[in-house]
Amino acid sequence: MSANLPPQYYDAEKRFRDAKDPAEKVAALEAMLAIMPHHKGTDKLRAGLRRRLSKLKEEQEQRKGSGRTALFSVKREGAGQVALVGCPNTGKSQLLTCLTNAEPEVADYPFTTQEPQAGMMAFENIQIQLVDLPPLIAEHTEPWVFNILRSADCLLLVLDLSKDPVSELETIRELLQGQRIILKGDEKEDVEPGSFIKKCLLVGNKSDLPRAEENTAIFKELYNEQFPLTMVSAKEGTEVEGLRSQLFSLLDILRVYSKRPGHAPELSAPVILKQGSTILDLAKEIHKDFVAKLQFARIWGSGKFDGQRVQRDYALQDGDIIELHM
Ligand SMILES: Nc1nc2c(ncn2[C@@H]2O[C@H](COP(=O)(O)OP(=O)(O)O)[C@@H](O)[C@H]2O)c(=O)[nH]1
Ligand SMILES: [Mg+2]
Repeated sequence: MSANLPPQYYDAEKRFRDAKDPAEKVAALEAMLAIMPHHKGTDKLRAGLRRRLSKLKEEQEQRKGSGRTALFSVKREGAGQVALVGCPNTGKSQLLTCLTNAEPEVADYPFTTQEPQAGMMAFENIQIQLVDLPPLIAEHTEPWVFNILRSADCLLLVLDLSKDPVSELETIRELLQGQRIILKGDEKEDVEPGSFIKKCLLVGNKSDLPRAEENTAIFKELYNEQFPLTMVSAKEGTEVEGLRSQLFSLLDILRVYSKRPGHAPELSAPVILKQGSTILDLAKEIHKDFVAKLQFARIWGSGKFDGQRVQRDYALQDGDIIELHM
């Protein structure tokens, strides 16, 4: 498909080629992106330009010296890390307040959140880390935000049901794609090598506002299968509690409890493992020496007879209690 670019684009491109310093290059790239029409034929080009732009900006930031550069990262804690993402004012910070112990600033003007803020969300007997972030805005989002999105275990995309959730999703998708972050379920045939495919839970917030129902219906008509949407009101706390178990499922983890022969299991301290983990993975997780010494295990749960012997390659399920025998 042809890109069909207007002549002003080529002027900006020439400015880019002739630019003498990075600031000029950034300005020219921004102009090229602004001029470029939005259609399928320009998708690849746009993504390429975005990448060059963010690389240039990153280099500029680094040159400025560490004193002035904000390069935030968030130490991982708990059973998994979920990053909140969305356009300005969709209620990300409000949602963090509902689900965690954190107290971010919530306000009706955009850009209230400028630094990452982490909070721990309780789900049954475990804690999941949620990270609130500044909104994604075309060409104004700092690189560290994308770094956090890339390294998180999954994303929680918050859309504003009182506005235009369809175009919010499209905006976010495009901005993420420009940074090689692809929502799972959105992988096309030609995903760029090195892309980060991210599991994502879509939440439509502000269900208490008048246009929410109508906008949800429109959204569902377009995206029901590809991107199922959960409607909540963070302000009124409606349907928010259900997000805890949805996020737990999305993380694809399981909780197992180890016990010593003749002792009761520690039910308040599960070992967290990836779905599909085996008895051997559990042994590795508890102590590296256990792998060599492990002879067999006994299992409670999994629909097995209590105390049944299982082999090292036995696939664990959430809630299993395991006795390792050396
Ligand atoms: N009516 C309504 N307003 C909300 C809801 N959640 C957040 N808000 C309001 O939307 C504005 C932006 O919220 P905030 O959490 O700061 O958004 P953020 O920019 O995405 O972090 C604030 O004025 C909130 O009070 C909701 O569920 N219903
Ligand atoms: Mg915020």
